[in-house]
Amino acid sequence: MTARRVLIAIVAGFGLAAALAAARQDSPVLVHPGEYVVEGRVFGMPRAEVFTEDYDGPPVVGDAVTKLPELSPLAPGNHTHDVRMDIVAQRIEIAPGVRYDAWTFGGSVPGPVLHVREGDRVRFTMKNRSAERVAVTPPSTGASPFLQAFATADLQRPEAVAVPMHHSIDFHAATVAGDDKWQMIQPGESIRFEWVANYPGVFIYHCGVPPVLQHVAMGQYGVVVVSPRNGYPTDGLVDREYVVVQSEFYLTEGEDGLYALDFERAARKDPSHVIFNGHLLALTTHPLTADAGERVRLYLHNVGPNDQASHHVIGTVLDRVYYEGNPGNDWRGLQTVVLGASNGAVVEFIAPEEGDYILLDHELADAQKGAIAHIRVRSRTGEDTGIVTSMGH
Ligand SMILES: [Cu+2]
Repeated sequence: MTARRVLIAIVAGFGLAAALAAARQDSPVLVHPGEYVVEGRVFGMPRAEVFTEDYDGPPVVGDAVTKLPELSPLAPGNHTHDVRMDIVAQRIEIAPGVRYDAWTFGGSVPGPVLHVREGDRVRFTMKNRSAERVAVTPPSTGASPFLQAFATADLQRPEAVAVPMHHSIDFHAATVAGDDKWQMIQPGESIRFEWVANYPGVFIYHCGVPPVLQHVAMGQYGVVVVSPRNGYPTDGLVDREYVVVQSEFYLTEGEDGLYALDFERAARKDPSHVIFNGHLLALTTHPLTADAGERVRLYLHNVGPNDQASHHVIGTVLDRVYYEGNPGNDWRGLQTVVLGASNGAVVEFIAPEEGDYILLDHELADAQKGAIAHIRVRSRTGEDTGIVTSMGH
């Protein structure tokens, strides 16, 4: 073979390899005219539709929406998810004796956890029902795993209230024009739009109506977990997974015993409570669980709205950290992962031995205000011999 022929053969070989590699990638499905693909990602969603509808059904609908700390299972391949998360006001408890009238997505703070795969499409509908009293407890439990979880146990014990207010939603996981999809809707109005999860990660969604600090501090946020198309390198090793969201509250007690947002306090970044999963007791009296030797994965997010978090698990090392939940940001052996307001991470550790492990914000003033979670690790036989002592919490 001449040198030229060898060169042609090599070039042809590369071409074939590239074509095979491309064929192995799932090719994105374009649904609407005007959509287009750049580097495997789908852009050019149709305009959002703002409308009125005669809807008084369940406020949260869809198989992919769960209640913290649970994550819905994913079917193989890419899918389109129909999701509804209505805006409702609820009087909720975030610590024993601390109740306030929250502005929520779906009825809890944080709102539902949405789980999709990179490349999935979300057909999203949201009605602003802030002027109605909408019960988030039965009989609407069949509409979503989220509402089902509400029916069994809920620390926030929501009571429907009416607080008419304009709102919006901004999904950090989406790549769309904010002035269109994140537009504000009035009480009684609905909005519908689509987005494709182009990037994997642990993302916040929140209301974006100014002053955004007020709307987020009132409770309008939640998380979307977008699992990578090809997974994380450690997927096959993980035994347990939980979603843990930290957020700040800025509340002061009124004369009637009900609490209310103290906006001045929020503007000064002086939280009254810094807590996981929406209640001081969410992950203390109800610890996460694992068996010794298991690999535990946490989908962590720090909502803020103002301050960073420095998450550490006492008695272990964060074996793997995928910063922001992207498998390309693959860190090893962190003692603490720092998350700014609206940063997320997928963190994993090996549960070392039987005992009580504490996840905390190592900015200790925040731990003092509630940012503590317990992970109860049983012996390797799955038994709990009860030898664990309190660490003062
Ligand atoms: Cu709002």
